[in-house]
Formats: sequence, C-alpha cells, structure tokens
Amino acid sequence: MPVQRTLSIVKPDAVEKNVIGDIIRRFEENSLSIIGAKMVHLSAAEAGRFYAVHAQRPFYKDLCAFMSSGPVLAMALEGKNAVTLNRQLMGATNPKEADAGTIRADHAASIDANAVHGSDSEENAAIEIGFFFPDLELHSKA
Ligand code: IDP
Ligand code: MG
Repeated sequence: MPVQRTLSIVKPDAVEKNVIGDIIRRFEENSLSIIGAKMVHLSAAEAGRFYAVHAQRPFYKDLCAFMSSGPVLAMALEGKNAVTLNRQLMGATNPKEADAGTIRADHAASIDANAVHGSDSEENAAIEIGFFFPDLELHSKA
C-alpha cells in the first residue's frame, strides 16, 4: 500500500466538545502520523473557498456558516493508504449511518455538526493540504 497524505479537520463541534485528543489518538493508534497541525478560525469566505466544490449544493451556506462558527484543528496526516484509512476511521457523513466505533458515530450530533472532515481522494488531499499548509510546515516521516 502506498504512503499517502490526507487532510483532516476537527470541526468546530468536536473542538467545542473537547475531543481533539480522542480523535488524534485514533489516528496515531492506526499508524497515521500528524505531519502538520494548526488551529484556525476560518471566516465564512475562507470556509466557502475550502468547500467551493459544494457551492451548488443546497447545504453550502449552512456548511460555510458552521465551519466558520468556531476554531477548527487542521491536520496533515501521513501513512499507508491514508486517504481511505482516514475515511474509514471517520465513518459515514450522516452519523446515523456511521459504523459503530467510528469518530462520527461516537462524536457527531448531526449531518451538519459531524465532527471531522477528511479528504476524499489523493488529488483532493494535495489541494486541501495546500489550502492550510505551506511545504515548510509539513514534516514528513516517509
Ligand atoms: P464528507 O464530509 O463525508 O466528505 P461531503 O459530501 O463532502 O461529506 O459534504 C461535506 C460536508 O457537508 C459534510 O461533512 C456535512 O457536514 C455537510 N453535508 C453533506 N451533505 C449534507 C446534507 O445533505 N445536509 C446538510 N449538510 C450536509
Ligand atoms: Mg467530502
């Protein structure tokens, strides 16, 4: 399996609930290394740029409002099969459909406030990591 990078965001609801540590523990216990991390409070416009791919979706405005409602922790993760592994650890977008033991099953309250973001492909991971991190702030172990 290839070593990949992916972007994780601990969303405002999970930061507010004090579960950053629990989420990071799951990554590290599953051989994903944090090679970059920063806490930021996005403006609605910045959240809109990050989620531009969803601009035509009916939930876009609510999504941007939610993602700018408080600070988030953005992390670049690195490890074997990182994109898919992170998505497995996250669980389904709608927490009602998320498998037991996933981050969203344990910490998400709704499809809006669903605790974490994770890149959905290696190509998007590179774009999303670049949104938050210049190369100088990434510390690869690979
Ligand atoms: P993902 O976060 O699991 O990749 P996406 O389809 O990329 O899911 O959607 C981005 C985010 O937009 C979701 O995490 C969720 O917070 C929100 N979202 C997606 N679908 C809906 C919906 O039908 N209603 C409200 N919010 C949604
Ligand atoms: Mg997505």
